[in-house]
Amino acid sequence: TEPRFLADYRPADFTINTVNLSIELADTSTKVINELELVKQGDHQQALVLNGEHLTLISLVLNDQPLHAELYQLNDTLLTIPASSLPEGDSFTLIITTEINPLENTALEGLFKSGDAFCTQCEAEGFRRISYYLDRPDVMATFTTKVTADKTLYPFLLSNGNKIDSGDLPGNQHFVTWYDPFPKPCYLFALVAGNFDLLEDKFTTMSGREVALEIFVDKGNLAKAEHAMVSLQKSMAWDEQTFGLEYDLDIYMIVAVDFFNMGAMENKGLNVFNSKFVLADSQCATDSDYFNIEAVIAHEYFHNWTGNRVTCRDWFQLSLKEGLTVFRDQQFSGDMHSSAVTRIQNVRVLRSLQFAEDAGPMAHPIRPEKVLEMNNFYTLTVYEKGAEVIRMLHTLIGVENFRKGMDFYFARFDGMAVTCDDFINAMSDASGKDLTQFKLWYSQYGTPVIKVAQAFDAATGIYTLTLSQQSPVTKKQENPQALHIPIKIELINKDFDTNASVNTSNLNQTKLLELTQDTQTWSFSGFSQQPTLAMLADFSAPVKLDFSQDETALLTVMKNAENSFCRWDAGQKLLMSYIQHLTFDADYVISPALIDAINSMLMGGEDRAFIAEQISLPSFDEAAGLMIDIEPLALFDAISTLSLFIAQGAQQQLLATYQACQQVGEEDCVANRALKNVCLSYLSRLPEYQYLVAEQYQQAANNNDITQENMTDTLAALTCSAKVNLPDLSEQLQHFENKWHDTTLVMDKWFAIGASIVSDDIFTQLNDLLKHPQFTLKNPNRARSIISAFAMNNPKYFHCKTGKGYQFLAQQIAKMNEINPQVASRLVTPLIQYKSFATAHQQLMKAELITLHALPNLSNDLKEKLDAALI
Ligand code: DPP
Ligand code: ZN
Repeated sequence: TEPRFLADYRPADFTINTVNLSIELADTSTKVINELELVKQGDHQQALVLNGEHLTLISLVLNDQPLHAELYQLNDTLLTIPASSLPEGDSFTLIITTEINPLENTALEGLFKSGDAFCTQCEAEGFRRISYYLDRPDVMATFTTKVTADKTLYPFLLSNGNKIDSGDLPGNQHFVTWYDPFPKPCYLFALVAGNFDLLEDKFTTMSGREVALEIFVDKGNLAKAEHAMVSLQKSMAWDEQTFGLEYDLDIYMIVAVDFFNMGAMENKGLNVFNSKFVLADSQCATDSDYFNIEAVIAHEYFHNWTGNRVTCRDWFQLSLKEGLTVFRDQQFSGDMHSSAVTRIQNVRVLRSLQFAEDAGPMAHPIRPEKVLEMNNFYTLTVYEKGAEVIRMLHTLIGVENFRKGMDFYFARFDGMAVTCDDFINAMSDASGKDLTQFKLWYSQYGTPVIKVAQAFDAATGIYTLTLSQQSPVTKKQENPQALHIPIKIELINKDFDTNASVNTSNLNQTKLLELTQDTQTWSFSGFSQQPTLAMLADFSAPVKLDFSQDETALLTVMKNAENSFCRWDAGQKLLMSYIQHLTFDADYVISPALIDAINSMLMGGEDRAFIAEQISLPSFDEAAGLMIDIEPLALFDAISTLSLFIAQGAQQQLLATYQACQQVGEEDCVANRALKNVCLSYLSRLPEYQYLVAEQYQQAANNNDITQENMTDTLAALTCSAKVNLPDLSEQLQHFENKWHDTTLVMDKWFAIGASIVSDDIFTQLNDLLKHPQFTLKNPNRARSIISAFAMNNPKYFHCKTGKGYQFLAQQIAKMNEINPQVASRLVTPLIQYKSFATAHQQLMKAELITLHALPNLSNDLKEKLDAALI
């Protein structure tokens, strides 16, 4: 297979107006009859070239005449009907009959079995595994889908749109026919068949239409769908209030399945979800599960407009729908909860994972230009950095112009497949702002570094700020241009008296600077002393800073910045500076001022969820993202040392806070648990407080009063036990397993804890986990629960000197390559980023990559990444 290039885009030679599908489901031999109405575009003599993979072609009928084998060509990926075999006129019908084998489809693309149910995943290019088709998003057709299956095994037969017919057939079969009036690309096609419990509700739209809401879950899970239903209703209301966007069909269905590569899929009218983003109750789901379910339900719902009604012209434009929809779901989450804490959590993901991707061998602009396997581009860059780019636009033009731009966008492009440029142009026209330079964010990759220099003239009271920007210069990007970067700053007046009860807003100046040159200078007057600079309020741009602020300045920002993000970030910088020192010098003496700072955060007036973020150390990945030639074990030890130092120094206040957070009732219980559990993770490092972990486990997981049980607290206790490898751990894990062995999603958590135990015995334990009767590589969640949990959450052993950690990962990837290439390819991420590590580690990681590269049957997915990594 050859790579494809954005620059090679050409409109399709043929379009499809209508699709009439009839799918007769059977485990190993599903029959698909696909009747297409095709229209030739313009005057040409091009062949009709349809995509198709893993299909058995039974017959072709062209304008009611059978098309014989000598009149077309077939290979593993394409069905080509030359112009000479096509009829005279511009439009014609083609009936394609194929057979497929869903049972053996372990790649989980196209039609596959998830447990006892049939389901589909077509984005990006899975429809070609169901039938021959023009599998590209700019070919949009209306679909009618008739699904036939055994009535007892598959009482529910679902597809996109509205149900228009149903009935019984001989041999205990039945059928349902669906019609979706909205033209769509085939990546939004979906089919589900199974025996489910159904949660029903409704939503009345702003124009008064009643929409039926249906959530399908495995039998016995009905109560666990309530939170998803409420989340859906909130999302529908929010999109009406915020963007005036109303739902358009009479029914909205969500199906939860256990076997799924991604989080969820926004198929028109029929979302298919990984069950981990649907099912929850307080006994078995954590607070972050609840949060994520709400966010993913919202994300997929928001796609109905940003993705479905207006879709992508080609897959290079993926961020058109994903960056925008992530931005929308982030705004929604911020409105539903604390916008400050939501923003902090989003930034943590960006800095720990996206920055690394943007500095690694698979780095690409949010609109990639070259793709071998599209599944490799559902990335943090396209999604999370894409959302940051939309957020910058929102910051630059303001909330009202942004809304106006969205209105323009839908007015112009509803029902069409468009580009990122089309979106930016709509925003530019709505706001009157020239966004030509801003568009460079779509074509340049890498995290820009902003260098900060300041000066103060005491005589004139003028403060001067000079900012320079630099994007990475590499062979792929020899001459990066200056980007248009919104930089929000706050200047904190040093005269400010912390004890005075005045409003800080009178004293701090907040500015939005637009950095458009390589270097730019701004002056601000009216200061009697040099103000303290708080950079990047709200994290206004996805950049790194080259700016060293001393402890005093950071403490001033922590105390006195109005912007909550800046207050948090200053604290993180302070913590990060200790981590950096300790990494290079294990004996570095940490200033006792840190303990005062931690104590004052704990006693400060901030919301408890915010304090939890303030006192949480930068993660291994966040810290690694700011370093070069990383010595992973030294970094791991540095974080542990700092953590122990804080535990020892602040133990009284940590204990007091832990206890105070336990005293509260239902109100703010999520924030209380968050803070309590950060305190517990510090205290668990000190032997005299380790009894708290055991106590919390008992309370939360083994309580006589079942309503007191709580998965957030259970998992927090287990995590402490695993990180410190406490003696109670094995008993707790045994109890947990006995209790939850029948609950798949909870067992995923159990496997993940098992893989993150910080113990010299970990490789034996990992092998035991792999042999566990409930372990299978065929279920992506389960596979990730051991493999990713180990690689991401157990840095001490993943990076161990022997190379065993890297070897473990590579061996699992090799197995997964045969089963599910998409999942295998995601697992390789920590290895391909080897160049950021110190030489000895680089060599060990690279050796594993070379072994993988030599695999027989190497999938395109892995090949693309390994080729990039091994250049
Ligand atoms: N389009 C899906 C999502 O991001 C992923 N395939 O929601
Ligand atoms: Zn999405």
